[in-house]
Amino acid sequence: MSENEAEAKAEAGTFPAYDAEDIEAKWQRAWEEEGLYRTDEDPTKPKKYVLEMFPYPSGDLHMGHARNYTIGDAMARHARMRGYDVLHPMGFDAFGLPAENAAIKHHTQAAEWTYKNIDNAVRTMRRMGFSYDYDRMFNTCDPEYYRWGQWMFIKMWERGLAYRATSPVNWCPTCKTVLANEQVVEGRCWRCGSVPEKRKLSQWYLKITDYAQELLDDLDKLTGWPENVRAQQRNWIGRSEGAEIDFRLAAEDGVTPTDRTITCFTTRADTIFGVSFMLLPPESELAAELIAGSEHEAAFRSLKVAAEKVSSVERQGTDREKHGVPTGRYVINPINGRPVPIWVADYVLMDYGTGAVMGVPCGDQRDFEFAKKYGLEIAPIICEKGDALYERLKDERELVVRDVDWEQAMVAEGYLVQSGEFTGLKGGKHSEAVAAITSWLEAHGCGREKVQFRLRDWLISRQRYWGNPIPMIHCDRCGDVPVPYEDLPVRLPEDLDLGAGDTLAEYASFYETTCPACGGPARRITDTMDTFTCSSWYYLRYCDPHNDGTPFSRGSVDRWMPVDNYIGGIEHAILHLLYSRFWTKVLRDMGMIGIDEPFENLLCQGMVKDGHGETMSKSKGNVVPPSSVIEPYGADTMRLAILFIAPPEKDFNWDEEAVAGANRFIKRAWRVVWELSLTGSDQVSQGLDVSALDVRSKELNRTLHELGLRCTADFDRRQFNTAISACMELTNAASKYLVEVPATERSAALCQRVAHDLVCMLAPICPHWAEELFHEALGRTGSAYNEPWPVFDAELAKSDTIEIVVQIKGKNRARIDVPADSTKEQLEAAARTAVAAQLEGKDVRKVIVVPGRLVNIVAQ
Ligand code: ANZ
Ligand code: ZN
Repeated sequence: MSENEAEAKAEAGTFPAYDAEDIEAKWQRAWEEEGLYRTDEDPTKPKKYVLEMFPYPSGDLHMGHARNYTIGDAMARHARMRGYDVLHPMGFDAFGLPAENAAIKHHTQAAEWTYKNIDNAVRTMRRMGFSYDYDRMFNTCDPEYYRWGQWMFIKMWERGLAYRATSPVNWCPTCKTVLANEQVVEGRCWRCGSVPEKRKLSQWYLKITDYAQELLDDLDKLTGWPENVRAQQRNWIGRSEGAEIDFRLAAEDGVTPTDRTITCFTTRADTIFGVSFMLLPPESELAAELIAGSEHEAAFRSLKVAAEKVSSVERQGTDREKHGVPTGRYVINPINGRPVPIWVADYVLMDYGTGAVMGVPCGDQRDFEFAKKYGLEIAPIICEKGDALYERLKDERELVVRDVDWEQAMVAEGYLVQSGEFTGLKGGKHSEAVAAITSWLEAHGCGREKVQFRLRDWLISRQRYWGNPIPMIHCDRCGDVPVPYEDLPVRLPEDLDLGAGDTLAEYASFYETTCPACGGPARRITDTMDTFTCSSWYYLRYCDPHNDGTPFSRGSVDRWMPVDNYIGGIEHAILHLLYSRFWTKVLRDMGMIGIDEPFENLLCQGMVKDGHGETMSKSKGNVVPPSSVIEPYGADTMRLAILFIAPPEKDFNWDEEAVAGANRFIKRAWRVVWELSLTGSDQVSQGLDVSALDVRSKELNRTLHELGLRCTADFDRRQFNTAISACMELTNAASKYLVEVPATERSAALCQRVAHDLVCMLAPICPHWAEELFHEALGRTGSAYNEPWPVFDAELAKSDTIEIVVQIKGKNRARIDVPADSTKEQLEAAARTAVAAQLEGKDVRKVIVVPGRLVNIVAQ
């Protein structure tokens, strides 16, 4: 039967035409009424926790969300059909600035705006047919949820993991709040792109640095994560092995040692004989003290002002011009007693290492440039073997050459010269010279090995209203006192008339309170927590979302955690994923969970770009909203197109034609399934007896098993695009069978089986389409969602014919199909027949048969 005939049949009413709108509405209603996607909690089955990163509810969902959730939904549905007990929840990361800004602009409530957007997004999720357990849905701005975030904060405070400190922080002038280090991306606010200012404020921190080593080590366990994400985290944690070295501060005469020391951190203790200056950052209080009253004071002040305007990343950049001011004071190099001038330099950071650097122009490019600019000594204490200077200085222990005319610092591997008893040792990071000099310093009480991390404590206080209030009270007599557990949650007032820039600090009704310790008047902390605190443990709450006695029960997290498949954007490579890993470890140490890592496998989906490869954005006006596809074609077409255009990790350009193509395929597969189902549906369908099939049926059966195995393996590898290709090939093969084999000669049982398997294999991708066919065409009850994944047989997938080459005197002359079990004699006979014409009148001298591959006929 031709396609047109099938179309005609559909129109004639033999079977219905594909009507996405109708089918999708019907099944969405039915699924919802039935609660089909409610988690089973069946402990006899293995579990699978599939989770997509929950969205921030600003406006409606976009294509990136649609892609993220379609991937997760296909995985969850497939796992379910493969016999797993599946947890597949969804919720909203609902605190944050946009809600607050909208509230200010429209004189409404942030909560109202947020819940309205959530309603919209949920409608779209249902419209896409996502199999979430909607009963477990929650929003981080629900008091029932954020209560437990406050509870955990207090637990951390009790363990010394939450603390308050005054230090210079990044203040975003646009968002009017401070930012965590992780939120300053390439020197700019991660949210709005403004350049943050440095301000000295009293802020709340979580002690993530206590976990730095473990966060680093456990990355090795995360073999189910993309390597680039692990590498980014490794870099961010930034472990350095080096030494701390104490330099005595000299009295004003520049030579007499005092009792005070300046300690620096270095990874290159081997270069200590080449220290030309000691550097302090512009923020250094010690520097301010040393310079006070000196001729350099004014220059120091302007350096400090200028440095505040530049981000730390920029300050450290190698291509940036360095600025410095001398303090006029000296320290004494502990290894040789030489006085070393103290300078202030803008490329030194206050919050790395000890905030002081021993400047070695010969070994460090930045120090080299600084020395050049200010005419400071560049003493060669490490040289490359064979170099002229090396030859001259290789046995020199004293400092005889104090300056070189180099163009840049020595970066190649080298050997120490002019370095006292250490002369001749091999230098460099982790070198023998580093070890020897560090031991010397240790023995003389002026240095020690030190492991340094780049990771800083997580600054979590935000001067914004729409967030989880920090559950602390400040009392002038008792200090900072936590809100008693029984008073949680500290409710965020939802009826404020917010003015631009208003924070909870403007609302006495919020902050006026009494001290839980002494009963005296006290003031609530009016900062709220970084919203990343809310997303650091939401995946645990899904295990037990309605618990109102604890954040979650131990049993529920033991059952479901870790998340088996976590799916989300690469933009969270550091922020959210690092914070969640930290939070998990803290809760583990509190005995609340038994795992070290929250996410076993991580899939970072690629971006959806516009047709020209540009990122979709409102300002560019190139956004394709999901509704523009769902309305004309339906959710199943949309889901199919998203998964078919590219493998999940790859970026793709949105392609109208691919959507239309996906829709054509869905319709075609619809007709083929119907035709197959109608074949012999009047006969009682018996079991499929493969041995009784004729050649054509046998071939279709073989194709079914071959493609079924391929499709299954592709699903397991998350390569949905090739899984779909396998379904397309199967559809083609079935269609060809229907065209070529008259209805009376078809195997009804085979037709039923192919129809059933095709429906099952596409069910995770096109669930409405599959459900309708499952019921109407296959005549089944229940749901395709609960149907076990079909079993395919590698034996049956084997072809019983193979192709061999026929050669005459070694030259290829023909390719023929022969039964796979042919004997040598049969092969020779088949080959002779195939090239009979070319053998006419020739004398066959010899025939070489290589079974399974070729027959070579030597003829003259
Ligand atoms: C002397 C030296 C000689 C250095 C040399 C390097 C090469 P990593 O590997 O990233 O940990 N440093 C230390 N504290 C600093 C701060 N607060 N601001 C700016 N720079 C600082 O880098 C360690 C190196 O960075 C340290 O080793 C120090 O310079 C510098 F041939 O000390 B080094
Ligand atoms: Zn008090």
